[in-house]
Amino acid sequence: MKMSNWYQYYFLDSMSYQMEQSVFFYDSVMILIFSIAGFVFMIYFMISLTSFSSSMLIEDSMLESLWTCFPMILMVVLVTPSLRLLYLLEESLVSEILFKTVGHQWYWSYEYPQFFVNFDSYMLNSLDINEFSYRLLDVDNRVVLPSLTPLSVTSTSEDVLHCWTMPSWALKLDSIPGKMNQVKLVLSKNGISYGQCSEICGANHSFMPIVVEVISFSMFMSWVSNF
Ligand SMILES: [Cu+2]
Repeated sequence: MKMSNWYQYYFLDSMSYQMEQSVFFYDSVMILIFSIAGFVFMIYFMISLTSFSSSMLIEDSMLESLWTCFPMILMVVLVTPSLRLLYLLEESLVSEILFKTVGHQWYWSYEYPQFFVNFDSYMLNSLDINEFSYRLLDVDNRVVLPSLTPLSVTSTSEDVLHCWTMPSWALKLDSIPGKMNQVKLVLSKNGISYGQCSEICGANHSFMPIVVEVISFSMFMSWVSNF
């Protein structure tokens, strides 16, 4: 089950390959940033101990070449995995399951156009929740999606701006009236993901949560054919 908990200071466990790659990129960038920061603080420390023997130095072409080229190399080291990730996030895949989310004030409706399935999804009233559901986070009709299958998720809105957000997939898809936003992704694990609307959309913005059950492709096909 993928949702945020108290005292959690790192990302959620990833449920999509895109998020796995994003977290990996974040980790490698942080290693680089902390190394640079460590180096800079080491120089500060060394300056505080120096006897200022080279305070009359006004020119050193070797040093200048070094401090020009070294950051350039670092930028290339940063930009290569960054561009790779950018293209990976936009990767177009064949044989996709199409899935459409539509934001309303204040609920979501979902469509599977290939299977002619569509339904609305409202937050559960606090009188309807049981000991297995989360207050203000569970819905009456959960989304069901297959894992290890290329998905094409589109989002739009019927009224105002909304945002279909799933933190464990590293996905924020803006729902804009009159416009379709699309993202391609592959979910890597089975489980339940919780998300919320992330674009302030009116009085009940906090009360239109998203719950997705990710199951195997064969289970998904039997669910969708028996809907
Ligand atoms: Cu909202």
